[in-house]
Amino acid sequence: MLSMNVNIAVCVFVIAMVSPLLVSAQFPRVCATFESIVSHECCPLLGGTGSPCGEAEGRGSCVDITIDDLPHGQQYVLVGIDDRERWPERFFNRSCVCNGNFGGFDCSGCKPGWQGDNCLTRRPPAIRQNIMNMTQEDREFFLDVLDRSKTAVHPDYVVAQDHYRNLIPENTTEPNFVNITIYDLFVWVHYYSVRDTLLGPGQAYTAIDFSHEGPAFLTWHRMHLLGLENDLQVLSGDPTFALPYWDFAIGGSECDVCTDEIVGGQNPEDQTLLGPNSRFADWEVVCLSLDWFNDNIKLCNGTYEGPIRRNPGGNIDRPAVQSLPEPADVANCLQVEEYDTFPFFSDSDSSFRNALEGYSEPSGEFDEGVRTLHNLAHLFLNGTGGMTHASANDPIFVLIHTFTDAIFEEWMKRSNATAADYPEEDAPIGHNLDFNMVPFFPPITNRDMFIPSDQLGYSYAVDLPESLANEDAPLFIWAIVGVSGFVILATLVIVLVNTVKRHRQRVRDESLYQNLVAEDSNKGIHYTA
Ligand SMILES: [Cu+2]
Repeated sequence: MLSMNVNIAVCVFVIAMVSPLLVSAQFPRVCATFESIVSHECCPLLGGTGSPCGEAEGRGSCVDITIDDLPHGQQYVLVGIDDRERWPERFFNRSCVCNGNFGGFDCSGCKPGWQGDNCLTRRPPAIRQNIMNMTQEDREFFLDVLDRSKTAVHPDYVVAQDHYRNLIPENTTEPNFVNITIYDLFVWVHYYSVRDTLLGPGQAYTAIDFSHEGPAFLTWHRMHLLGLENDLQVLSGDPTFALPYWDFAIGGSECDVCTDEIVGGQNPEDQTLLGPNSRFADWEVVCLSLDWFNDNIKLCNGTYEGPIRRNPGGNIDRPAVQSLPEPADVANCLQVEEYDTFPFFSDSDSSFRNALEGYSEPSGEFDEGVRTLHNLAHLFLNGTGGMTHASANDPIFVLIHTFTDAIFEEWMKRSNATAADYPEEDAPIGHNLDFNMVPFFPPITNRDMFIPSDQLGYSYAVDLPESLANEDAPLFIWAIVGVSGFVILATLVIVLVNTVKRHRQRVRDESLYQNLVAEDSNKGIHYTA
């Protein structure tokens, strides 16, 4: 099977070698031109009329892109096949690098957290809050802006609507790029980072993921959120606009944010759909048909593919994902000392990243099959939000990842983390410290995101639990009295809860518990989100 894959892969590679136009990604609209693609250079004129990258104005310069040459892990065995290798070299090898606090693909803007004509003034940080604690006015403002982003065309970026081999149709000089809305770009970028290597019908190479199952999981999603937050700041005209978070570590089987007032309740007619009064009931998903893309060697082009599906806690075939993570899980993962451990993958033991991503116990102990914290929050949703390649379609994705990022931020603070804590080499492809994260452009590395969030212009209003070990130990005798009392009380509560649950379960419609998604990595769909 593998040798067949490789043979087909070689064919693809040969075709790739003879095609001068190797583009299949998201890039600034001004660089999605025949000339830019052929020259492999994306150094736009500042504001459309100035010098390239604002060089004459001292804002930036057009330079060769640095590529990480350190070895990566053994999970991805192909070489020169996937256009995301050595990102973004297949597409562009020169781009703008901005001076000081200037930022943006043409250096016309400021880096996150800075403002003013010369980007010398600190911008007040965007403060990310618990969505349950926001005033109704603030929450409505957030939800309205998010809803508008689903239909507003992205002002600066476009995506390729086909595989690179068909990107520039014969006898034309018009690259096959297409406009995409702000929110759909957010979905597309996530899909593109996890999609399989396209080798031919039925031959996709699935052991590749540039944003999950490795140390870049936290840095990549941090950048992903920052991009959306920045786009929504522009869209709303509010430079302090902040994405809120959902504290998903509340235990139990109720999704407290799943109401029509927040991210959508359940539709009484079909429990796998959102409530008809939710503003998200009309949203349609993109990038869903991964198997079809693989078989037809196509990329997601933003076509709408039906409604968001969600049935929180409803996967009866998998009781382990019917309840949310517990508050103690957050406290426990924050005690894991090392950021990541060899092999820097989903089987890493004693790894903070793997514990928070949710492939090990919150304590860091690796246990195959266990799904906790971030992974559990996704799988609990039992629908679109539980399928890695499509999960970002469900707006609750944003709230799950801001909370995950808040825990990451807390861990960095408590550990005084520096780049020395992040693996420089031997991580899965895309996950080394200095790898340019796929498919962000202009290039940005994992190192760039492994810094305190206030340097990136945002912070969290959050109070995460201290580690249990740090709390004052009560007197021994009180401990015994306390524990005994707790056991008696807990037993009574469990008996009561079980009685209520049994009663509720009997009266609920069976269809509420249908299984929407199942985890099957052989299909290239990992449901880890
Ligand atoms: Cu993800």
